[in-house]
Amino acid sequence: MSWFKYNYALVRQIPNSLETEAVRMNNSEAVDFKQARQEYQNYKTVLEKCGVKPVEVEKDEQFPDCVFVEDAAVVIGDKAFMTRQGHPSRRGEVILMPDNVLKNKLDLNIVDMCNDKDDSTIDGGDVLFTGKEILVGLSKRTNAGGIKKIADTFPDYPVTSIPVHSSVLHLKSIATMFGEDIMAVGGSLAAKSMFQSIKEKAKFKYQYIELMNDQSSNGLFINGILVHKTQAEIGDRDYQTIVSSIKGKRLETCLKELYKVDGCLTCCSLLINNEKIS
Ligand code: CIR
Repeated sequence: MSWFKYNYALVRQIPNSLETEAVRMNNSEAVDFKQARQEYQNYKTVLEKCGVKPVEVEKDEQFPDCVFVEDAAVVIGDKAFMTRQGHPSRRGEVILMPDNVLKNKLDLNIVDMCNDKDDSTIDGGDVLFTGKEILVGLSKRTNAGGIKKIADTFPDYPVTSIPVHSSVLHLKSIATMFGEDIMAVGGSLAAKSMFQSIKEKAKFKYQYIELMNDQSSNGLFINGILVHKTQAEIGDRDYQTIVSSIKGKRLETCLKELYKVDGCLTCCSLLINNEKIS
């Protein structure tokens, strides 16, 4: 059975506060807000073309990064693990989701670490589910306690920690699944050292697509279709590598404005497969 079948995607509107208050690593370029909203609209259209229905939650101006829903929960099968995020400004994004949408609308079983009285943290961007195992980035945002909670919540899968280089935000900033057993990885020095750990520590073998730019390695594999970034964003060489490596259907979309605040393709949706509500 394929683990990359989905029928819904939870997405969240972009708040105005993102423009000036979103957490950033290095990039200080201004976000063109109109363009960001247009790109985001196109992103949702691409999800629909993949056979996924976006369920949109209202923005919350208190949480400038709330559009990046991937960090707020980890969904595998019918279980949704609500994270306590690594960055304090982002905690509470899920709790304040109107209607408790994951439980009430999307009918998922909720496991919630948000109110745990310890210092465990995890961002969904560090959780790479390969279909066979879960690789979790040990990063500035995700600690060993958080990784243990992922292992406790999803006991059917091996869980392995991968150290995330300090210049990289999340594990999925440099590695995501581009197909069944196909993993794309970035080419920076930091990404290469993380890739080495993946090869050494993962319990299963994958076909690896090695790309030059880290941002080229972030894509979504949905219902047999790869969604990846555009040629203009990732450059000719990585674009050609993707085109020649992927035999199945591909769709392209651009989120370059959200990339300025460290957003990517995976982080703007939570993909869900729940046949009970199809
Ligand atoms: C943050 O620093 O938390 C946001 N500005 C970007 C989060 C991106 N999340 C992701 O890639 N999973």
